[in-house]
Amino acid sequence: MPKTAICPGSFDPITYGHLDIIRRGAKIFDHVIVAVFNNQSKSPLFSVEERLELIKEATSDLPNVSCDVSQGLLVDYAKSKNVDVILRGLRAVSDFEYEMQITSMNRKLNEEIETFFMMTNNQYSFLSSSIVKEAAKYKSDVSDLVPGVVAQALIEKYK
Ligand code: COD
Repeated sequence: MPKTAICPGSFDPITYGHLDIIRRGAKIFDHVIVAVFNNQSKSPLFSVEERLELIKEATSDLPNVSCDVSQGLLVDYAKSKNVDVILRGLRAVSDFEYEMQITSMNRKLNEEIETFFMMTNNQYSFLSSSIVKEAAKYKSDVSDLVPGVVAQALIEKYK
């Protein structure tokens, strides 16, 4: 049976760090669904529709990657798609604590769903959407950290 994984996140906006995990995941799984959720603890810069559009453009060369938006619990979304693997990236020990907490909660909510972690590529270990937004806000060039469409969207946002 073809194996699908859901790669969930805020993606506010998508960076080369996210894309690296999506690309590598797409080599391991038959299909990867990139799903945009709102993280309750973050105030987004881009609307979910804008984030979805940027992800679509950034992953347009990956035939086995699709994109979607969802609300509510991740495990409920996974169940509705008949998917039992969640794909997440890990940058540093600081990520580990948070990831362990949500992985444990997700397992409590649905023990059939497994979380698959991939270590960041060293090149992107410092990279986060927040750091990119901060640099872009002060007019720094972020074009080596995010796809071109995202760099342009950030310029527009902070005009
Ligand atoms: N290198 C490698 N991986 C990276 C990098 C990088 N440079 N940057 C980010 N990542 C990884 C992150 O570690 C994460 O795995 C993924 O990419 C997405 O990151 P973000 O920051 O865009 O997304 P998050 O962490 O804000 O996403 C959190 C969710 C939205 C998935 C979470 O809040 C959620 O599941 N919400 C739905 C409600 C729910 O079910 N909650 C949990 C149970 S109560």
